[in-house]
Amino acid sequence: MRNKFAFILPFLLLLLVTNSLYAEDGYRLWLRYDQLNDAARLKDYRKAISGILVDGDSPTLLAAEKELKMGLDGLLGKAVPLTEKLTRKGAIVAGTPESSPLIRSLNINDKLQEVGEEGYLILSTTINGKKVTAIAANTAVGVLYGSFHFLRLLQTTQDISRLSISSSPKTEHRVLNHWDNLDRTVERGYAGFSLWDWHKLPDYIDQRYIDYARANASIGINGTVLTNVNANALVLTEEYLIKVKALADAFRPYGLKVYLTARFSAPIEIGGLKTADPVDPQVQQWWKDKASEIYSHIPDFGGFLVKADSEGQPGPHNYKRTHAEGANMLADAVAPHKGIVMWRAFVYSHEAPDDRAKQAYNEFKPLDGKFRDNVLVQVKNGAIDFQPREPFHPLFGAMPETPLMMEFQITQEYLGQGTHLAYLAPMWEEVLDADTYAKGKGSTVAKVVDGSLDNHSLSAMAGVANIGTDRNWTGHQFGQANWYAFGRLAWNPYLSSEEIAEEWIKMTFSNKEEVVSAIKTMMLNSHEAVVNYMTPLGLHHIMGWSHHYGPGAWIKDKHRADWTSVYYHKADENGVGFDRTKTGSNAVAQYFPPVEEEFSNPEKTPEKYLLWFHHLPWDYKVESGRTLWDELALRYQSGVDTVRQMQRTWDALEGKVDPERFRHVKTFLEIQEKDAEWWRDATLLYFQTFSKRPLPEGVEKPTKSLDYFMKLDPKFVPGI
Ligand code: BDP
Repeated sequence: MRNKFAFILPFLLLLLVTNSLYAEDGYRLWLRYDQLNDAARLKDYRKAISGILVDGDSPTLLAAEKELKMGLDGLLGKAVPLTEKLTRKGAIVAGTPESSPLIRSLNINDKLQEVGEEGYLILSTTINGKKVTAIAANTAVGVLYGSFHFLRLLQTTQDISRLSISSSPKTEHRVLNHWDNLDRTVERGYAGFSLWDWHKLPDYIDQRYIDYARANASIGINGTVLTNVNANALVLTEEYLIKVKALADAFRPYGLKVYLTARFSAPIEIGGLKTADPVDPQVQQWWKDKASEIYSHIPDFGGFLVKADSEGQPGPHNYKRTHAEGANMLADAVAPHKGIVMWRAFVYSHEAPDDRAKQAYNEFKPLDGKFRDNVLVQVKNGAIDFQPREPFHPLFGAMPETPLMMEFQITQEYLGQGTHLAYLAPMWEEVLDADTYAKGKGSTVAKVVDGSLDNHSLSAMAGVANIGTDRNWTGHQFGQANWYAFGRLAWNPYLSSEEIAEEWIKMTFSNKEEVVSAIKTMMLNSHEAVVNYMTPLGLHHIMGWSHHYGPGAWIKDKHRADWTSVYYHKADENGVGFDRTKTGSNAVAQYFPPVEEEFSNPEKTPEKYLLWFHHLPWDYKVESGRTLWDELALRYQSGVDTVRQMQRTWDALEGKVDPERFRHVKTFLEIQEKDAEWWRDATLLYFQTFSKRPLPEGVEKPTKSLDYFMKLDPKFVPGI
């Protein structure tokens, strides 16, 4: 007997060790549900919650029940029973008026009407003389969203004794864009490979698909485009549609619809037609048939996302047709099935333009009012391309007859990719809060996007996903915060980046005040830090060629001028910056007054956009009273300094966050510091060849030569 035990013991120990080793790898995201360590709250919650009563048996209501059970059991550290009858006070009663007589008995139809299809109410109330918490909605998915909200209240240790919450999404379609290829590589993806295991689909449904859908539902994301905007028509063939259907079936209980990217030339590539001309009746019919085929597999298919006439993707211009003609053809094909088309405005033509920043506006503004009702034009937050910072895209506000949706990039293509801590919500908030003045003061980008400015009922927000097969989903632990923040902002673009950060930290790391405030400071300063060590004062697109990792201000002489850095910074002995005023490309004219005036005058332009709009002498005096050159150099230094500050803050958290994630983040911050120094040294040495001025005091001397940096050529950078 003793011998036998001695034999088993090492295995038991190993199991214990491996379990604890993998316990905190980040897989559980913000849905960790560990027992709360706030003793007072825990006591209150245990007293207040006696059971879970979800009336109804639709797959979505069952998902809500399962989540409540898992969440409450974990958070409360005890089994919370599922009940079918209201026998005791303290039940969590969830359902719709249709599914649940108890919810019906509350007589809350008026209130429910206000929250619409996907909204919900969470109410501390009384049913049959018993105190309960009701999670009520018009639809099952509303109940699911409400359940996640309720769990969030506990995860963030809120008072739940007098709840009267009413919440509904401000945008209708809240969609992730996966730039995933069918071979499972991910364009601009830094977290491993694509989640979609096409080879094993439709048979094998990975638990990851379910957990992915749960995570999205927890933040209100209700759509996912599975495939890259640089599209492959194959996904529209029967062979793949069956696989797409399997994913759609797995996601459906969580309210997550699937969409696909439509390659414009698909009728030729997989349909055997000679043309993809959108006015050709055969082409139109082909798309109609294709849509019917898709909907026969996936009755709630969301629709198409299209990148056309951009970066080599085919489009209506190949046939001398407009974007509207292209989009409308697809819109007509999906309209009978209630599908939508998200047509991207990220376009630029083959000829090198005088200013790429102007192209989308020039091409799309004249088409305002020419799109079908089920078309949204999807506009990136800025006019160039997901730079660390851009002024808002001038198309926002400029197309009142067309629903414009926002496209943010959650994946950090230009913001340190998989290794830098950059919390992006402050940047998104800056854009959403920006005032377009389209209809006078207060015409913010958020109001354009949620449809309220121009009374559009169709509204949407898209985020280019940062998710992959990495165990922690996003590569960097803090990348999860950007996925989370995107969902929360898509639900409500008026939330502050600070409150979102706070929620996420509490759910992901700890509820302890000292931990929350330390991590929050790191997060809220992180985006500005990245801007400072990469592209301060409005500089943009000066990163490494093609892979975009690391500095590359010297990039020139490529086959497209507007893919080079020198095109964007225009540094010479006289100064630096892109003149987009009347004396230059006059891109400022695309903005409404008074924004136009503000951006036209360097004295009035917010300093963060200075070199975006102006070419200024090296000794131009900036707000601090310093010369432009000195300010630039000090900004680069301050970016590095902030990273070091983040490292100190994080180091002080040792023992307060679990060792596994602590180590992960610590190591990544070391990479970030090294990269920030690389950016600072390489970029300043390069600009110094024009400015011919010394580095001001306070800026560390580079330890390598410009030549050294220019020869660096990292190979096999992920995500290309
Ligand atoms: C750029 C990316 C490129 C994408 C393109 C797009 O570098 O990989 O295909 O945007 O948005 O940022 O279409």
